[in-house]
Amino acid sequence: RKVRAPTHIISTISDDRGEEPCYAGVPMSSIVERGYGVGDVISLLWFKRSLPRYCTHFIEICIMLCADHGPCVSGAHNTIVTARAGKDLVSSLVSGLLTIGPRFGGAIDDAARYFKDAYDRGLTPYEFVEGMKKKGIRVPGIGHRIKRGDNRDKRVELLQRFARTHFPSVKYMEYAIQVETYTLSKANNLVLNVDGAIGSLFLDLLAGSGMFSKQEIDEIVEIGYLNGLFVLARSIGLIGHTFDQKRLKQPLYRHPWEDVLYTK
Ligand code: Q5B
Repeated sequence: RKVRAPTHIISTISDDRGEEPCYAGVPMSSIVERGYGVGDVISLLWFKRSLPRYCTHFIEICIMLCADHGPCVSGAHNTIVTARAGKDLVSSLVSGLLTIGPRFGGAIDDAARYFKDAYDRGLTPYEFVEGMKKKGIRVPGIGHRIKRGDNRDKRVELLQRFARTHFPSVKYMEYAIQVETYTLSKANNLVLNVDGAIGSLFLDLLAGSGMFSKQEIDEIVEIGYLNGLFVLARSIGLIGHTFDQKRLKQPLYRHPWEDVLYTK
């Protein structure tokens, strides 16, 4: 009888021991031969299953739309300052990534959690938004520094248009739009932002694709997979900003005194 020594690590997503690496049991040659894209690879390594093409295409659109949003956002700014301080690629990248969080880019999971809870409990947008206000919590996925009711985020529109055409159901998206209609009636800056659009639409992908059980959806939302989409996507742009600064041979950044209010 063979006695197996206890292992220190359990891994279920990939295996590199055979002739070729496998992602969730799918060998690399199949990934290449079947013409899989990055959305398929994310499906295998994050969700441990092959998803239908419209789902992997949606994931790829999220990655493309969130890859960059100019040099002025928190992440790019940090990366630019770090690159200009002479630091290497990884340092410049992580210094930008570390700004991703509840205010910037990292509101997708909370948007999914709160929209799901509110929709599933049958709360009206008024009850949901005012309930959040009473608790002193900003609605994740709502609000933007530069987007307004009369200057909407094109990325949100593109994601919603894709989902309307390809998703079997968009009930969470429609709910998020109703929430936005209510928040916009309160203030012009309270638009559904890209985090809120991805959070609500991913709920529709999970619930409508028939590929996930209810327990699996609850676990995905609870663990919080979806900020990973923004982190992955924005890494593309942050790496680009690092190369840009190096190419331009930009000197050490120092913020101008005139732009600081020195006060006692
Ligand atoms: N108010 C995003 O705030 C921002 C409210 C709200 C209720 C809300 C804010 C917020 C939730 C987190 C979120 C993702 C911090 C944003 C992104 C990626 C990006 C970034 C880019 C890219 C902006 C003015 C008044 C105040 C507030 C009230 C604001 N938000 N009330 N629920 N959600 N959102 N983050 O402009 O009465 O005057 O006190 O935290 O979803 O990160 O491009 O930049 O791709 O890189 O600083 O798109 O909305 O507004 O703080 O001056 O608030 O609105 O309570 O009310 P702002 P504030 P009052 S997408």
